[in-house]
Amino acid sequence: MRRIVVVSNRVMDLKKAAQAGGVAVAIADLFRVRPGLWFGWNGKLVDTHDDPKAPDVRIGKAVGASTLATLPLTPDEHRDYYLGYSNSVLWPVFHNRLDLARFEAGFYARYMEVNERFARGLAALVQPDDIIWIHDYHLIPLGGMLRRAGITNPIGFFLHIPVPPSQAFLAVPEHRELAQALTAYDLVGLQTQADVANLIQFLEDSVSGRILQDGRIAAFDHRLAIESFPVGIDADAFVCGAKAIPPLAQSTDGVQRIIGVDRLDYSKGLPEKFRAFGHFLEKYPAYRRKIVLSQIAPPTRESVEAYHDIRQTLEALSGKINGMFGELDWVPIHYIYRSAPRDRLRDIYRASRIGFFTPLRDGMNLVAKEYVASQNPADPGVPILSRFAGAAEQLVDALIVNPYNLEETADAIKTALDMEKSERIERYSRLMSVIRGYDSAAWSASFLVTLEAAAKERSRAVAPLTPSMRASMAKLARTPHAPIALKLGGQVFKRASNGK
Ligand code: ADQ
Repeated sequence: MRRIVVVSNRVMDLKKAAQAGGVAVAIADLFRVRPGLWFGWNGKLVDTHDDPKAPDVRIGKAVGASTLATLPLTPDEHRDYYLGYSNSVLWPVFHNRLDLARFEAGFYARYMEVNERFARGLAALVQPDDIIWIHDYHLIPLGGMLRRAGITNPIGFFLHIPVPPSQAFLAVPEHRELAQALTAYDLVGLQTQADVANLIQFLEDSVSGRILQDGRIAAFDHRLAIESFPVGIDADAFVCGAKAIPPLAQSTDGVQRIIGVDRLDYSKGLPEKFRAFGHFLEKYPAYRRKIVLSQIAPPTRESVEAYHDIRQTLEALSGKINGMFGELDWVPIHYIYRSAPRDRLRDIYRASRIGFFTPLRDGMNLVAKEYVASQNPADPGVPILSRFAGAAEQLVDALIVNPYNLEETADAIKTALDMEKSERIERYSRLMSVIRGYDSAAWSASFLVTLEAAAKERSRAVAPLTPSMRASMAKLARTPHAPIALKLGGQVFKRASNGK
């Protein structure tokens, strides 16, 4: 079996990754079934790189059959590449929050510099038979840079976050460069069909990409496959492990729990969630003292400006709702700013009658899948899920809500609480067949099979140059009045304006 080389912004010990959440969990799940090399930032900052041109890569000890290769960043790189371009430009724009984007001079140049450093470091480690899989928005240009370094291996890219509508993407000053970078891949994988449609539209608008008969997209003389591969979870780990937890510390009999688990991010719609819960308590007073909302929300990216106010907003909102509706022996919202161990989370999911997942925009939302998989099949809880989470495309048997619509979201809480056990069981079994049918192993296997097939197509379309083709190309470059383009072996070679 060919070795997989996975590249992501952040690399960590595989055991820690399984606990970390998000992209890291998906990658840790992949390495359990398919060992390989994991390449990326080790989370450390160093004052300077000894040699500014050298990649500064450290090869870690193999963990089982997998190896980690990591590099540190300087504080400037961390500020401009990670906090800057990645998380103050691409993250807000891709989550359709142009109002929060900070298009600052210098961010993009450093983003490219760090990607160049990754490319130099990785190119030296790639073996001829490797399959390269690059993850997420931090590393969009990396595939093209590897190609320019002479790497001909299959290279795929997976975007974990949503693709915005074309008009929002076009607002990024470097949208043409990003479009060109995306077209360097053999395969671009996205979370949903809606993302695929958005990306195709963007490539048409930005760089006149064309859809070919075989479904691929042609732009810049490249043919690119774009498909959706909704990230899955390791369902068995949740199904088998979950056990009932002791009753709520403050509970009296009959108090049910609504659980929310999200990073403290503006894309997760936490203020809207708290307001909808407050509205529910106001509209349906009979449920007061019978329900609590537990929200686990560890802070992230605290040095990015757009994240500064979220915590205060939530503290104020939960204080207001608790003050308005709470009693001496009943606090409606439990708000916890810490991360919880994953096995503990699993037990809390199982003990919660409602899973409340209402992001304003989310690539997938794995927590919703984890919640469902942790339920007791004989008495399952009900997920309430935002229509703007990628997971809503698959989990159609959740109660799907528009998180901007307070009324609808508050009513969904009532519907979930009143739902008959038979309906809960039916919905749960349909949801579980989707979650099990496309779990994390199926996700990575289907991406990798499609990537290999797409790369084969490329090598068929682009036959290696024969010596006589090379001679013709050299002649083209030397002849002042030669045609500006020449088609050789299915490839078009354009003469640059300087004659090269
Ligand atoms: P995230 O935005 O991090 O991931 P999500 O998909 O919900 O969002 O993944 C979160 C993961 O972290 C889950 O596995 C969850 O169990 C864990 N987690 C969340 N909060 C936690 C807490 N308080 N304590 C412990 N663990 C916690 C990004 C994209 C998503 C996409 C994933 C995977 O933003 O849209 O679904 O990548 O592709």
